Amino acid sequence: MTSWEEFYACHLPPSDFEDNRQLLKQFCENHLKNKNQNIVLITSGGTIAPLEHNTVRFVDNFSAGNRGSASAEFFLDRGYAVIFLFRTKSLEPFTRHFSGQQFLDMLEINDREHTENPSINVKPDSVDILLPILRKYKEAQESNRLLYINFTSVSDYLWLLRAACEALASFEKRALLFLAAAVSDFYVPQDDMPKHKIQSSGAPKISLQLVPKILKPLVGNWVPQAFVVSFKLETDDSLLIAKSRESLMKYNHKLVIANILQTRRNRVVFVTPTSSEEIILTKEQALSGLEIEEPIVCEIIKRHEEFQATVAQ
Ligand code: 9Z3
Repeated sequence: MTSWEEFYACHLPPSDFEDNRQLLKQFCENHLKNKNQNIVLITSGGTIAPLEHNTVRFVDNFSAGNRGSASAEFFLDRGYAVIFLFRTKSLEPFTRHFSGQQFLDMLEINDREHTENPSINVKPDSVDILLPILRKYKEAQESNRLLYINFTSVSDYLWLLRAACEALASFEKRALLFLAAAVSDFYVPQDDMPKHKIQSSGAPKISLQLVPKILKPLVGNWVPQAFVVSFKLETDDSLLIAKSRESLMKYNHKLVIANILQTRRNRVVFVTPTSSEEIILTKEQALSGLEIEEPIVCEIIKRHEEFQATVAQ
């Protein structure tokens, strides 16, 4: 058995796995009928590696979910069907524009006469902000082009990722994978994990193992015809391009988008085996409200289209 096969053999699927597998299957079957429909799987947010079965403590991976949720909106704008595989409570498309309090501040209660039927209105000066987002959200819902599936642990994520790939495989080159989730590299295997909360009577010895590299079977076996884009996160700029190339060599996918933690909102590098191209957001662009995900998605779609055209020959 390979290390990834062993991982699935030793880790049970999440309790709602079968329901999610059916949702993925249904969603893909619906869109597969339309021969011109492109589809993207976006992974977003960080996975956790629990330290206890009844989890009180866990090791988390950094990601707010901004990259994935903003990109989902831009892919929807461009006509893609979107599977949004995200960490529970991380940012989601559309609602990401309003943190809870901001949203409530856009509303007012209409009970001037203290009637029995008070209503709620959107404040007139908030309509311009809310309306375009609400329109796009409704459009995505009505056209059934957005499916939300959520995970918390790295094991849940790996089960759902494989199920999503199985559902997507028939799209062949029409499928795009946008793997922006920050996935744990280390974890405590289920068999080595204590059942209950680790007691603080002495310093615990925690031994982490390597999570199997899932890009290998994903690119090689699960969706061999799809256009796979992974993200590489580093904190040391001198490693960024070399690490991205190493990943391309190992897994043989199409593109790595490299970014540094501190500058991820205004600089990314598109790395292929033979090229590296930067996308940079200027201060002025950022101030005008442009998000870097818009040019990122635009460039990926261009490359996806080129890829579809070449393999079709
Ligand atoms: C990324 O590099 C994403 O761009 C960010 C986005 C997580 C930085 P936010 O969600 O941040 O907008 O706050 N994702 C990939 C991270 C990762 O763990 N990649 C693995 C690696 O670098 C390869 S799959 O080794």
